[in-house]
Amino acid sequence: MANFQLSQQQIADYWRDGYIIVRNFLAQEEIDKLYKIAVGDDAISKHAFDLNDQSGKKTKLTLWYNPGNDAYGLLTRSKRIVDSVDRLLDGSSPVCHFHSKLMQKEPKVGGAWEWHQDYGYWYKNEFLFPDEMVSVMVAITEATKANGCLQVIKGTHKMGRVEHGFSGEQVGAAQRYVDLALKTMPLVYVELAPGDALFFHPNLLHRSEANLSDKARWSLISCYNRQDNIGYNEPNGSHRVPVKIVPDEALMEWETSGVMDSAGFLEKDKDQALK
Ligand SMILES: O=C(O)CCC(=O)C(=O)O
Repeated sequence: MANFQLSQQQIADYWRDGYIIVRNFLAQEEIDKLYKIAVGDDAISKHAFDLNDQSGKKTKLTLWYNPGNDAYGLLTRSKRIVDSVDRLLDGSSPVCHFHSKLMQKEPKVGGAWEWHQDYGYWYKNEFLFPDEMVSVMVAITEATKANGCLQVIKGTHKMGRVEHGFSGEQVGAAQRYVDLALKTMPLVYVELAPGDALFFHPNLLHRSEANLSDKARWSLISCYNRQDNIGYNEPNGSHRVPVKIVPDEALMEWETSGVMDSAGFLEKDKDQALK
């Protein structure tokens, strides 16, 4: 989408519902390029790891901190994303890229994500200001009910942080509060076409079911933070480094490498923090 800018209405919707969906945020040719890299890039597959859900089903992801000059780095540094994030977040210090995850939910095996708020994780990293953080999910392949698309409970960002405990290798929100939220606010299945984007607040309760279909669900989730929001217990410094913004055209027009080791991949066995 050339010269994309979020409207005042979209910003108001984000603060009312805890999320917004922007259809066709990326063009088909951009998605084609990203998909080809997702399935062919050595570094992405080398650094992928499995995470068990409660039932032991595995979901695969690759997580890195520093966006570089590879296609994924250029996307996460693109003006359309960083400007949108800047318009959504509370505060005014520069926008930093905390991390990105390429979610690889494979057919028949891709595991579930338990109900949680991202701030359930990030609170443990001792970030103080959830309103200064946001996640942006870009669908690389179609996300449907059948292949385990994201589900959100609309408006739950207004509940503040709910207590979280461990659930498999994930962190899960207290069931009592999930049940109450489901009784009170609408459950929404976020079905996305390739290229659609979802911006969501760190206190929005969300989950996804296992992928029992024969179609993979791949998506990129990039998380951003304002520079003055210090993760006192977050070992990686990426969340305080202002994003070096690039034009939207860079993704298609600049010469790109594969994702480099300098991206700072999370290695599951070495690092404690998942998100
Ligand atoms: O992609 C999914 O299915 C869920 C991911 C998620 O909940 C998260 O990264 O916070």
